[in-house]
Order: sequence, then structure tokens, then C-alpha cells
Amino acid sequence: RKPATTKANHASQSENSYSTKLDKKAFKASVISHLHSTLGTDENKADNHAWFKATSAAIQELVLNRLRTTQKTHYMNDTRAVHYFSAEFLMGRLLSNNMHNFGLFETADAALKELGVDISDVLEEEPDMALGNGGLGRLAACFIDSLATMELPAIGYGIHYENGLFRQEIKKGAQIERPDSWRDYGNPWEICRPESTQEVPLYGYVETKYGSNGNIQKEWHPGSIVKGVPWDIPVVGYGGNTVNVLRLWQSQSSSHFNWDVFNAGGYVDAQRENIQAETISKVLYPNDETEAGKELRLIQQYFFSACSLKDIIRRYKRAHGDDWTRFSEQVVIQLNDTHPAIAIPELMRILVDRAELDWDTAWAISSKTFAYTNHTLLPEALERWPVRMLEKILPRHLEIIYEINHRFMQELEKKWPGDNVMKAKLSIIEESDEKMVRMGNLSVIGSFKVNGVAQIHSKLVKENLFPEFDQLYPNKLTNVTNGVTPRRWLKACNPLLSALITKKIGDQWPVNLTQLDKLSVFADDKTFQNQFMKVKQKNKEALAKEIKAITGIAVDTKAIFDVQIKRLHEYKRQHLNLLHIMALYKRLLKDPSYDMHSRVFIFGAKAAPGYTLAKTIIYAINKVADKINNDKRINNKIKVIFLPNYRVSLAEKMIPAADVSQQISTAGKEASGTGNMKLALNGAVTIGTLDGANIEIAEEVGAENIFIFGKTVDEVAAINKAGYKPYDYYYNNSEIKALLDWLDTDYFTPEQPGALSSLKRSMLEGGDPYLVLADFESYSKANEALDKAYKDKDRWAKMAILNTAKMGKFTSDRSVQEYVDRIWKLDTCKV
Ligand code: RUG
Repeated sequence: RKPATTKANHASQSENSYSTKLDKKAFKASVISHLHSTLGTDENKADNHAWFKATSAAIQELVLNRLRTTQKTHYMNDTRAVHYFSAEFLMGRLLSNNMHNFGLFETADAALKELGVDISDVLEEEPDMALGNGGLGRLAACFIDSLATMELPAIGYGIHYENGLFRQEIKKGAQIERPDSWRDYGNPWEICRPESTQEVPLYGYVETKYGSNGNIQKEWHPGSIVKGVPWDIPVVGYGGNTVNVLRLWQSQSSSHFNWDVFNAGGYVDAQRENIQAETISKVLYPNDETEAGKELRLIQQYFFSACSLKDIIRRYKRAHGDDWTRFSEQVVIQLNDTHPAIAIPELMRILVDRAELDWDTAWAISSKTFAYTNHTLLPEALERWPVRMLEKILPRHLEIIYEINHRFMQELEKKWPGDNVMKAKLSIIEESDEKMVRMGNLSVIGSFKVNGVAQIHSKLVKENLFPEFDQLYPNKLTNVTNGVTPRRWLKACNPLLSALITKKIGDQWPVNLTQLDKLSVFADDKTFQNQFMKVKQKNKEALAKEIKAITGIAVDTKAIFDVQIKRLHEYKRQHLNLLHIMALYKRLLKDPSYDMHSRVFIFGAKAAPGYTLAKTIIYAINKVADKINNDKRINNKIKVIFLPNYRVSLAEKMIPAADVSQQISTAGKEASGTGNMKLALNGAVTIGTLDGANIEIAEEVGAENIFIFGKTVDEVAAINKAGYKPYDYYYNNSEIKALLDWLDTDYFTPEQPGALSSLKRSMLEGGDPYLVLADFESYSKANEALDKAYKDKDRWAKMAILNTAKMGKFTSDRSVQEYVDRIWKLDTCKV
């Protein structure tokens, strides 16, 4: 049962390794057959959606074949596997990606063409799987792509949300949220597996009993039980050999209900409060809101963690029966942030209460199973749950958390005798007015490795967030810098650039991204510069068409395309970008000959529905845009475009067309960023702060190929320590004063005077917590340098080429390899 597996290495499969299975003729036949037999229509009646379904079905046939083979191979090899627990997987669309990974894109394109169908119309029919908020969910999607590509045994576990992240509409400049019911017309990729349904207990009470051996036994009598039904989404690795699975749980009511308990009295009230089982997986929570009080969210977290653990244990038992000794050898669980941290006490409950292992044995297994990734230092995003809430929903888990904490306190007492301050700091329980459970502390204590997501971030995790934990467990905290999959974020989304690169350096770069460095020698080559910039120009023209179609606004494709795409948050400082745009506008109004290359500022951003100031910033961008875009006096020097409903599929159109990448967070606030990597990979030049992965990008591309500005992490800390005074900047810099005062007039919102005043207030009375004013001048200077660089065509082409060439480090294959080597300890398994 244990044939040879090999150490993980980058698969060197070429794109064609699987494509030989289907030529154009066979592909055509398969699509038509699905049109007839799966969809009950024909070539004459079929609309684009039917073609999309039929094409997907043709691909899915191949996918399922490889899925079966993969699963059989993993089972036969009894492989150790990573289980990636994530409340979010931001997958986007799958058809194009799956075709590319099977090496069938060109075949499909040609086949559909012969059928009179344009492949891009077909691809547009696919709704995005927007089961995530942003970076964290998209990272999970990139990682499972890499895991499959590198032929590593892995499974993603998450929630099958009925509604993904809300759809954003912009009405009169303001964000409106609409539901995202992405499965209204079915999803051609997912497979329901009712046979693997799990039951999840909730609420109720804990009974203390004596077991047969005289030991105390705990029995949880749940107040209700919900069912988790799994949906499997195949994850196709590049080359099409390994197809792993993303297993997403949908909640359903269970006929199985403990009526004895219910009728015993006293539970009627509790039961009345119970949420309907079906609502658990109904909707993805938009992040950035305070978590406290969100009972349903805690239930979501427990729901998917419990289903996934049961699923893992079922599979483990099939191979190893009741022998738990090998569990942590076979199973590693990566917690993507603290959202699935409740899995730690859940595994302890299973081992202690159900498998009747003693605590120490159980803890030895559990603490060798989990590893935890931290994605943020922002205090408001560090999860804490009220003890009261846990007691009500998961009474046994609360007991277990207390026991974990009690033993941990004993450990602390040994290390730092009598140090109660230390104990209070590191305790899982926060003794505030309302007692809280700190999920971050639980995750660190219950995991064998903890990682941050960029060098600077991991350093701050060690030095600021968990310094005492780092002292206590010297080798537990580490760094794995994020990465992105070059298959989706270059090969598939930027076919022109991909073709140019392949022509120049061969076709191995999608699986060995450091090969891009071979382009460096052509950075000064005029012919290559022309070819590279011609591709950029074509991509800009395509985006301009899209902008026109979406907004009705015509943009000049000779202008600099300047892109800021990410969630709307004060720390990401879209308002710094906006203030600078207003400054340029003002300078042009004052002096029409003000020397600047024309520039199109393009935004994409969703604000959490409850985040008022973020929504005001969106409104402000749109209102300033209205004014600038219609002001004849500035001669089209500036355009401001806000593209509504930013999502993965829109990013795929924006990124290839970007000249400039805005990465302007307050230093120390953006854990890593991954959009920064995608944009640079596609030849955009970054203007950014020394924050997150920008620092490592700067190291790779060199200082002369990036525009760095602003206060550093240390400077930010020093300013805050000394007491930051935004009014100093307001009174000492006349431009800043004029800009903020402008926001206070009705110039941009004549129909609604004062609508933007809160934005000004946030940067003055509000204390400007993200140091917008402190960084404004330096940002403005960096923009001038950028403008100058762009005017020098050769220089810019060289910079753009070198940005692409130097992005080898930022493939998610490298990140995954680091997890494999240092945390997961997996072997590849050739399928
Ligand atoms: O904000 C971070 C990004 O900096 C990072 O690149 C991404 C992936 O690691 O995760 C984002 N993030 C952090 N998303 N949610 C959180 C907090 O839960």
C-alpha cells in the first residue's frame, strides 16, 4: 500500500501533457453531444449560456476522470495530505482556467469558432464564484491551484455559501448592495456528495458522568443538530494530471432532533432562539465589521470546521481504524486565519469524549495537527468571541477551551513564576467587562507552527502581536510570503503577454516562474521593448472598451492607466489617492499648462455594508470623478473611473492593462497584499509604501523600478508615540488645507452640500488614524517622479519589463513549497 512518492518539486509538465486526449474534432463532438443530451437543446437554438454549459460539461468529463484517478492514487498510496481550512475561497470563474490547465484552451477556441461561437462570449456567461471577501479568500484559491499543479495531496474545506460577496451597484455615486445568487442557473463544476453528509450538534448542555473505569466523562447533549452536505469542486492542476478537491459544506435541517432533551423542559426558550439550519450557509459575511455579537458567524465557523474534521476522521479511520497514533502523521490542517480555530477544541472533544483518549495523548495529537496563518495585525480584525455566546452554542467546547487554558497557565507559571501580567496577556480568556475568548491565542497555543504572510508582517507578528509567545515557543512563529498563481494571473488573463514571453523564453515559466528573469536581458532591447509595450497598449485598448461599455466614458489609451483595486478600507488609503487626484485637478485649473502626462485613474473596490466612512470614500471618488470627467477646462488630462462590482473576473481584465499599481497602505497595516504581485507580474510599475510584500517586491525589482514613498513602519510608530497632529499638516501645507476645505464645500456635491465633510473630519478631528496627511507630500513627489519616468518611453518600457521579469519569487508555487518544506512536510504523489 505504500509505493514510492517523491519529494515535492516543481512539476515540469508542459501545457500539452493532457491535451493529447482531445483534439478539435473530438472536442466539438463532445460539446455538441452535451448540448443535445445534457442540455436538451441544439446548435441552432443554443444561446451563449447553453454553449457555456455544454463547453463546461465537455471539460468536466475530463476533469472527473482525472479526479477519480487522483483520488484512487492518493488512497492507494495512503498519502499524508494537507487540509486547508478556510471560511473563504474566492475562486472566480473556472472554465477558462480549467481549459488552460488541461492545455485545451486553443483547441476549444478553434472548435467553438467552427461552431460559429466566440469563446469570449462563452466565458462571459460564467458567474464568478465569489465565496470570499478579498485577499485571504483569493490566496486560498491560489494555494489550491498550486497544490494541484505541484501534485501534492490536498483538500480545501470551506462553506458552500448560497450567496457570495454582495454584488455592488453604484447609484448616483453611492454603493448599493445586492445579493449575489451565483448558483441561480446551476454550477457546472460542483458535485453534490449526499453520501458524505455529516451531522453537526449545536446548543444544549453538558452532562458529567463517571465512565466504566471510574473516570469522569463528559457528554454533550445538543439542543439541535444540523446536517452538512458536501459539494465538491474539482481543482485542476496545470498539466491536468492531479485534480484535487475543494469540499464546501451546505447546511440543511436534520430530521434527527433530540426531542427528549427538548421536551425535558427548560430548552424551549433556548430552542426558540435557534437559527434555522438552512440559514447557516446562506450568506458570506462581508468582513471589516466588528465580529462581536455575530452568533451566526460563529455557528458558520463551527459548522464547517466540524463537518470537515468528521470527514477527515472518516477517511483516516477507513485506513487506520481506531489507531490514533498515526493521525498527525497523515493529517495536517492549515487554519486560514482564526476563522476555523474552533476546530482545535473540536478535535480535542472528539479525541477525549468520543475516542476516550486521555488529555495528554489527545493534546499531543491535536497540537501536532494544526498550523495557523495570521493575516492581520489590525486589532478590530482579531477575532474574539464572548464566553457567554460560546457557552450557549458550544458548551462543551467552552469547557475544553478552559481546560486548554488552565494547563497553559500552569506552563506559564513554570516559565515565569508569579507573573500574572504575563498570564493575563497570554490567556485565551480575556477578563474584560464581557469575558471573551481570544481565538488568536487559542490558535497559537493549539498549533505547531504559526506564520505571517510577508517578511515585515511576520516580523511584526513576532515583535508586536505575539512577542511573549515567541519567547515561550522560540521556533513556532515563522514567515511564508504570499504568492499568486501565474496560471490565472498571467497565462490565462493576459494571453498576448504570455505568448510574447513564451516566444522569448520558452513555455516552462508557468510552472517555474523564476524563468521570467531571463527576460531581464531584453529590458534594454528596443525591439522587445516595442513588443512588450505594444501588448500593453492592446490590453489598454481592450480595457478602454470595457470601461466605455460599463460606464459610458471614453478614455484615452495613450494616457497612463493608473489602477487601485482592493477592498475599500481607510488603511488602504484610497482617499490618499483621491486627495492627490484633486490636487492635480486643482493644479490644472490654476495653470492649464501644468506639465503632466494625461492619466486615467481607475478604481475597483467594495466597502463592507456597515462601514460608513468607506462608503463615503466610494461616494467621494464618484463625485470627484463626475466633476473632473466633465470639466472641459482640463482638456481630458485626468479621467477618474470607478468600475462597479470589483471581482476576480474584472481584475483579470484590469490587471493586464495597468501601467501603474497603487499600493499605498499605511506602513505596518497591510499584511502582505497580493494584488501588488499580480499587477507587477503583468508589467505595471508600483507606487507604494514600504508595507507588506511591497518591500519584497522592491527588493526584487530594485529601487529604480518602483516608486517608494511615505513613512516607514518605524517612523509611523515614532509619530504615533510622539502624538500625531494632523492639524500641523493642515495649517503648514496650503495645498493640503485647500484640498480638505474643498471637500467641505458643495463643489463636488452641489445637490448635497456637506456630503463629503465627514471625510475631511476623519483626517482632522478624527485624528487621521492612517496618516494620510503625513504621507501626502511624499506621495505627491513620488507621483511627479512617476510622471517624469513615463514621459521617457524607453525608461518606462524597461521598468515595465523588469517588473514582469523579477516577479519569479511571487508565484504561489514558491509559497506552497515553503509550507511543504517547513510546515506540512508533504511528498508529491504522481498521478
Ligand atoms: O489584508 C490581508 C492582505 O494583506 C493579505 O495579502 C491577504 C492574504 O494573506 O489577507 C488579507 N486579509 C486579512 N484578509 N482578511 C484578513 C483578516 O481576517
